Amino acid sequence: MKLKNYQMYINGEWIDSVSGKYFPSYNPATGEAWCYVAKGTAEDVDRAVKAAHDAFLSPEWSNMTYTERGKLVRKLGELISDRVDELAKFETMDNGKLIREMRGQLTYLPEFFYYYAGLADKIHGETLPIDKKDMFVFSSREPLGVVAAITPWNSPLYLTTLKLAPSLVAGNTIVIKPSEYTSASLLELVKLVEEAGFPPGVVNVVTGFGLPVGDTLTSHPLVSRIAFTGGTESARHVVRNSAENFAKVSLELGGKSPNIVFEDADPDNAAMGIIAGIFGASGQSCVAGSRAFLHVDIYDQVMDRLVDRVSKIKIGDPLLDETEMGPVATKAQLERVEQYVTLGHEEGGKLIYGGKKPEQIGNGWYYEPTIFEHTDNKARITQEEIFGPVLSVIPFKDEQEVIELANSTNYGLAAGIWVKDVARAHRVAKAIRAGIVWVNTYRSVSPVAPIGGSKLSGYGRESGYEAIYEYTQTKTVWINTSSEPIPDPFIMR
Ligand code: TXE
Repeated sequence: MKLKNYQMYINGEWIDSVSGKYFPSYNPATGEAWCYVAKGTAEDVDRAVKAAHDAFLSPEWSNMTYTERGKLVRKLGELISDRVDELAKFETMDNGKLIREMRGQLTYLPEFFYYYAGLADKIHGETLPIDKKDMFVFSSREPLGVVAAITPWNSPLYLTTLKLAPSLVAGNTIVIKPSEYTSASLLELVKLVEEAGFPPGVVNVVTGFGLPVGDTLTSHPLVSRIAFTGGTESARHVVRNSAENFAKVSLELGGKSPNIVFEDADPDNAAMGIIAGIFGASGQSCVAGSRAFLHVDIYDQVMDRLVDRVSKIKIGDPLLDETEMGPVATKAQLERVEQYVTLGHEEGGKLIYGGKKPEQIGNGWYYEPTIFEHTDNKARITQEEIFGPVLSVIPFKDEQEVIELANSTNYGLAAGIWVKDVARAHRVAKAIRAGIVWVNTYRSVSPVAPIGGSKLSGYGRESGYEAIYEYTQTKTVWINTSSEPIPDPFIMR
């Protein structure tokens, strides 16, 4: 059977790359190619950025009222809500994540479009009570220009939406480079951008690899804003590239997030939360709760529940509704997981569960849910992001100790706290150095709530009203209302 070729989308047209080449996209559940994607070049990027820049300046887009832009963004959300099942299937085919997880994400995705559509006519400045006579001063929030969005493979459309929806309502135009592993769902979604009625050039997609596509895009002189989600190494390149043009950057990178269980927590809920944090999505989530800190007084209760439920996880075809854990997304990720498990043994971790590929699941890139027990937080597998289904469990005795342990990584993205004592919940939430803290829940998201981290987890915030600030800049307008002559021109007024 001939596999489908996906073209790129530039300036409202579906086109081949100037290279004329395509590359395969693999299904992680079979290890086989299921479609081909246009292999973008530096020249394609240049074309797309110029198209986005022209669209940004075009009266059709720049003079469109905020209300009209909001309506377009809302329409896009509505079109997505009609195509949830189909789009979810494309995501699962590409990244191997559970169909029910992707369907769940996509069912909720329109809410992000509706939220930002609702904010479109609330992007306003202020009249400033200026401390000078005869001056009227106001500020407005202006779009930045061309946004370069670079996205990873783990939740392709969700992570794209966090960039796309606020960019558009704020009046920017955008060039998106999806992960080379997961381009199909975005190319399908872009058909809906067309259907919603966005002018050509407002949304563009260049497919291909970090080099040259991501690299050329993030160093392009016409790009004013870079929104990057991915790994720390690529992020370093992106930040250096941004210096070409001083493009404003946001980075949403990985983490080594702690899930802390205090002695008064509900052990059943805590065990479920830990599983959701690390084995949901096979651990391939930026907020994966890859370190569980269990208070010694509740250690055995939680561990027993954890192992019992983990031993019942149904691993298999991610397209089946009953499956609970699918494969990891790429062969490279599988190898990375295997290397970290070997390291876990070498560094003295005690393997409690898993630690190998499951038997009899064909050629897919599957790995068992894996639990290591450690005496401290110093081993590399307790410090470095694995991005796979590997949990490190560490005991603790008191609050101050666990705060220090939780904070002692180079990351600062998310944390979970399982506790009944409300005062302690507040104290610990405050002390944890992370951009998101969940108390008695994990992996909850909403368009209303900002996401982002610090340290090696990156900077800037996505989602929530804060994204509007991230995609706009302030303009201050001074109007002299006096008819008096201008006095001494050599001093600041
Ligand atoms: O990410 P990459 P990879 C973490 C996770 C994972 C590791 C590596 O630990 O194991 O990163 O994953 C594009 N200039 N996360 O290798 O390469 C690339 O083409 C510009 C956490 O898949 O960073 C893709 O579109 N762009 C994370 C995007 O960057 C470049 C999600 C991300 O891929 C580039 C994914 C360059 N020089 C991985 N090089 C999260 N925050 O959820 C690559 N890219």
